[in-house]
Amino acid sequence: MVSASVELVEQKYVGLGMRRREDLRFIQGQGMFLDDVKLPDLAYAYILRSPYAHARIKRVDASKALRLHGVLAVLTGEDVKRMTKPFHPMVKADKITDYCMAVDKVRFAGEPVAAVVAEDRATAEDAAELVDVEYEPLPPVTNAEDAMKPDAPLLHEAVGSNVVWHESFVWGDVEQAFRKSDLIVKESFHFHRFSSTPSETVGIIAHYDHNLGILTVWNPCITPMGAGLPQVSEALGIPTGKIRMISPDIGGAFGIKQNVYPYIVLVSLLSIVTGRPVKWVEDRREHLAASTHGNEVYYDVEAAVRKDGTILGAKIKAVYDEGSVPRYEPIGALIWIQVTPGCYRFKNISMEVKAVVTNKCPVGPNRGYGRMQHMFCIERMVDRVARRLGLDPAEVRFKNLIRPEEMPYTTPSGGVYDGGDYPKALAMVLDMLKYNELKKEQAQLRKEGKFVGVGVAFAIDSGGNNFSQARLINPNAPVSGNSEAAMVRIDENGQAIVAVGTIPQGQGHETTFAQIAADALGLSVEKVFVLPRFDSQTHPFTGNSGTYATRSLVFGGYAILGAAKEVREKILQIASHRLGASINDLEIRDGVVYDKRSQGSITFQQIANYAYRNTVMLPPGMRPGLHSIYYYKPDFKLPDEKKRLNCTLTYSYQAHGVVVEVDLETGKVQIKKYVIVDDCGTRINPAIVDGQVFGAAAHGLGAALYESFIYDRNGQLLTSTFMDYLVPTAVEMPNFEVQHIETPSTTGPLGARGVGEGGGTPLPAIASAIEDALTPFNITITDSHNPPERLYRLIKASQKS
Ligand code: MCN
Repeated sequence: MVSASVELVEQKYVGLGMRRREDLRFIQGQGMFLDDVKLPDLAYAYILRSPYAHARIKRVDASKALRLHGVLAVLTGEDVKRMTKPFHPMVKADKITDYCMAVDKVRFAGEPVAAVVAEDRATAEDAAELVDVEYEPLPPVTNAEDAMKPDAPLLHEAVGSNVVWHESFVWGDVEQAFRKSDLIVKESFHFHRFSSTPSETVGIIAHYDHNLGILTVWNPCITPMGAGLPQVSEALGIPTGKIRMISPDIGGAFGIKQNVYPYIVLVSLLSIVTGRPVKWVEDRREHLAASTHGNEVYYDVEAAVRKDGTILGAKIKAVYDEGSVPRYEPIGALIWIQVTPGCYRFKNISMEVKAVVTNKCPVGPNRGYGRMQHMFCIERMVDRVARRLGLDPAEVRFKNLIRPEEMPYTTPSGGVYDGGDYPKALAMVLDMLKYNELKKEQAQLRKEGKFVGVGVAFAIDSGGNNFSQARLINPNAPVSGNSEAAMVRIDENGQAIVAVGTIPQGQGHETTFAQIAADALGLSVEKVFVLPRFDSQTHPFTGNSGTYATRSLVFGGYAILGAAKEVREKILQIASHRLGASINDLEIRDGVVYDKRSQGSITFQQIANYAYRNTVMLPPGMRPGLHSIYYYKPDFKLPDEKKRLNCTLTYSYQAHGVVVEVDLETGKVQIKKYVIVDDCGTRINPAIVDGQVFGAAAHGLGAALYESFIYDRNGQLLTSTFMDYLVPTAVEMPNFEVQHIETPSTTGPLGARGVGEGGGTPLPAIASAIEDALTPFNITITDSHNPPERLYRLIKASQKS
C-alpha cells in the first residue's frame, strides 16, 4: 500500500473500494450518450457501403436519391476528393491516398461509397438504395500470405507491393545463443482477427456554424485531441482552435473508437454542405464490418534452448494483416516492443516484421493492442519448449521468469519493467489451481474418458505509452513522449472541481480521480466534483490526451495530483498569512487548515472567499484565484541507435491459470476453473481494479473460444451479425478467482500501474490448457481461436493418423 506521501495530505480514499459514482446515472438510464444528444434542426445521415471487397468505382449517380422528398444532400467520393485533403498514413504517405470515403476504388466490403443526409434516418436509408454505383470488380486478396505473392492484386498500386512496412530488430547475440543451444524449437502460430463490441456503436454529430466558422463535433473518439483533431483540421482546412470536440458518455470503446476521424470528417462535411447539424449512428452490422478490427498476425518462431529448459534466445518472424489501409498502423505491428521478451529473462532476440494490406476492414487499436498478439506467441513458444523437452510448462516458466531482485529490469529492447514478483505470481496461481493434485488426477480422468487440461500464462499490461516509439517507424514522426493535463479548482463553497484530458468510456474515472484529488487536497471526497465526459472548451488537454494504452491513471491521475498540489500550496500560503502561522505548523483535515500550535483554523471556503472576491485579504503580491492547470510529463526518451526504447511508463503483469475439459465428440471446451493473479502496484480503487481484471479476462476468453471475423475468398465478412460473431454473455463466463500482489511501481508518485487491458492473457492460457487436455492425441494448438469446430477437426484428424 502507498503510505501517505508528500503527494497526499492523508490517505483516506486512495486504496478504498468505493462504489463508482457515475454508475448511478448509467443504471438509471440518465447517461448522455451520443444518440441522446438532440439538437434543433438536426438532420440524419446514412452511409452507403461497398458490396465488393475490391473494385473500381466507375460511376456514382445520386440523382434519383436527391429527388426523394426529405433528402438534403448526397456526397460521393468525387465530392470528398474535391472538398477535403487526404489523411497522412504513417507509412508510404506519398503513395497511399486515404480519404474519409472511397475515391475511385473500394478496398474492402463495407467501405463507404456515398453518404446521404435527410430529414430523418429512414429517408436517408431509403435514399441510399437509390444511389446507383457502377463497379468494376477486381480480384480481392484476403490473407496476408497471398497478398505478399509477386502476382497478388495490389491494393495501393503506387506502393508497388502490398507490404507497406518491413523492419528488422536484433538485440543481443542471437546467433551465438543458437550455437550454444541444445535444441532449437520451431513452431508457427496464427493470431486471429477479432475486435471489441462495445454496447454503444460509433456515432457522430457535427455542426458547422457558418457564421462563426466553428465546427462542433460530438464523438466517442478515445483520443479526440490526438488522433482526431489534427486529422479533421487538416482534411477540412479548419484551424484546430475553431474545432470544438465534445465526448458524451461513451458506452465502451476498448481502443476501437480511436480511428473515427474519417467519420468525423465525413459527417462534418455533410453539416458544412447542408448548413444543419447532422447525426450519424453506426448500426451493429456496420460496426462489425467497417469499424476497426484487431491485429491478425502470422508467426514463425524459433527458440534456442538448453536441455534444462533455459531459453537462450528467439528468432521471430511476424506478418501483420493490416486490412485495407494503414491508418494508425503499423503502430500495432511495432508495439510488441513494449513487451519484447514477455516476462522472461532471455536477452537475445531477433524480430522481423512485415505489415501487409489486404481487402479487409482496416485494423486499429483494440484492448491489448499489439502486445497481446506478441505475448500469445511468446507464451505458446514457452509451452512448446516445455513439451519438446518433456518438462512441465510451469517449471520452464519458473526457470525463465525475471526475478524480483532483478527489478527494475531492462529488457533487450530497452523497456524498464517497474517492479513485481513474477515467480510469486506463478506460485500463487499454481496454488489456487491445486496444480500438483490436478496433474496427478489427470491420468485417472483420462481413463474415465474425461480430457481435462491445465494451462498457465503470463502477460505484461504495459500502461502509458511513449509516443517516441513512432520514431521507430518514421524517424520524423512529429510525436514523442506522452503527457496529460488536469485542472483543479476550489470554488467559493470550498469544494473542488476537477477536469482532465482523459476520455472515460466506463473505467470509473469520476470515482478514482475524485479519490486522488480528495486525498491530495485534504478534502472529503463528497466535496470533489470530477467533470464528466470531455469538452475541449471546458477541459484542459494536450495533444496526447485521451484514454488509451492503459494510461488514464498514470497520466491523468498524476496530472490531477500535480494540480492539486499547486492549489494546496496556495491554500497553505493564504492560511499562513491569515493565521499568522508558519506553513510548517499547518495541517489540512477535511477542508480545514489548522495551526497545530495556536489551534486556530480556517476553512477552504473562507480561503476561497479571499481568493475570488475578498482579495485585499490575500498575502501581498499574490494573484487571485484558487486553481491550477498542471501538465504532467514523465521522463521519456527517444530511441537509441540500437532501436532500444523504454516505450511505456508502467508494466503491470497478470498470471492466469485455467482448467478446461474438452469434449471429444463436439470439440467444445468447458472452463472448469479460472484463476488470476494481478499486480498493478498500488490499487487506487480495488473494486474498480477487480472490474477491469474481470472485464479483460472476459474479453480474452471470448476471443479465445467464441469471437472471430471470418472472411470468405471474395472478401465477404461471414461473421457480420451477433448470430455468427459470437460475443459471450455472463452465462459463458466462469467464476474468475482473483488475487493481488501490490508491488509499488518505481515510476510514479503513488506507486500505481495501469490495469485496463489485461494483455489478452486468456488466449495463451486457454490454448495451453486445451493442448494439455489433448496430450494423448499429440495435438499442437497453434491458433489463438479455438472454437468447437476447429478442435473437433483436429481431434478427428489425429485419430485418423
Ligand atoms: N485503477 C486503479 N488502480 C490502479 C490502476 C487503475 O484504481 N493501480 C483504476 C483507474 O483509476 C481507472 C481504471 O482503474 O478508473 C482503469 O485505469 P487505467 O488502467 O489507467 O486504464 P484507462 O482508464 O486508461 O483505460 C483504458 C483501458 C483500455 S486501453 C481499454 S482498451 C479498455 C479498458 O481501459 N477499455 C475499456 N477498460 C475498459 N473498461 C470499460 N468499461 N470500457 C472500456 O472501453
